[in-house]
Amino acid sequence: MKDEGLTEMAPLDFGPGRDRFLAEVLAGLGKPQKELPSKYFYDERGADVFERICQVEEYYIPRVEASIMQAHIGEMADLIGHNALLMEFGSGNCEKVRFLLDHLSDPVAYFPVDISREQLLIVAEQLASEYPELEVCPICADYLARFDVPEAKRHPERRCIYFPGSTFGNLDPVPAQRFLERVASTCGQGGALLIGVDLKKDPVVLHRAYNDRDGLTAEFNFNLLRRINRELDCDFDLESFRHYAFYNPRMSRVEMHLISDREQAVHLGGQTISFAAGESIWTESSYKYDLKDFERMASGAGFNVERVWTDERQWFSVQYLVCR
Ligand code: AVJ
Repeated sequence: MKDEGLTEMAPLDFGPGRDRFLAEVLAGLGKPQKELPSKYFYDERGADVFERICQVEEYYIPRVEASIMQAHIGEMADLIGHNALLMEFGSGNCEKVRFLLDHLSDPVAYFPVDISREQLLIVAEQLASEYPELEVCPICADYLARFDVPEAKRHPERRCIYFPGSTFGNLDPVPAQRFLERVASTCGQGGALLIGVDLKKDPVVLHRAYNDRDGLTAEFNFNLLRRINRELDCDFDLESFRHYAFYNPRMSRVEMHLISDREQAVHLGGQTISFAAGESIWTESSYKYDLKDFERMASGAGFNVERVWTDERQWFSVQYLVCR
């Protein structure tokens, strides 16, 4: 019997299917420096491990960002204004947006965009039942690719895109620039981007954040191979890879790799992929910014950086950008 208390929500689905996943994995493993797209970390289990990473002591990002949000939420809500349409990229468990929603003045709609289909559905239904006045429309998509944005039922004063957590840091400089340009065209003139940008800091702090003692970051990294094994019928031997993460100061990024312990081969989509002993698969980059560098990039994409909030150590920033 249908539970009348729940809205039956069908997400708009532009998410990559199995064919796309296989093609991207094969393309990445075919390069001289093998690589895998970090967006595929977030299957059900990966999303879960990431949530646990967010609780470890060394991974400072969630705590510092939350403290900045708490200190300045009033000002943020004023800038976003009445009747805004709020769209979030990489909404995950939708935990952060609740705090923002609770302070906004009569937002017309909330569109969470995430690649993790399972989590998106569960969380969006839950949110819709908690905020009955709010139009909640989940969109399953890779927000780096093009996807259609539906119209809200009520006319919004402004479109505001929320992109917290420094997820932006996963993008290499050229895609990052292109991404900001596309966000500018999505939110339109006068539209806004509220974005979390992680800042350059002591490399030792960064190193610890991606090499936590409990090994959760390593588990997160390995989960990508586990997912490829399960969803693409591959045969990675997880035991023979090592988690390796370090800060690359010349490129201002933390790099995560998986290093093959020995010479070996895996089989995927009818192909054999070989690894030399010590060869790496590059699984993620997390770029760390200077305020100046980020501003230059944002400005080149058509945004004015209206406000920048940071913590006292300047470890992290939340920035409010308005589209010219
Ligand atoms: C969710 C992309 C912001 O890069 O810091 C955490 C993911 N990787 N630990 C980051 C991640 C390793 C995280 N982001």
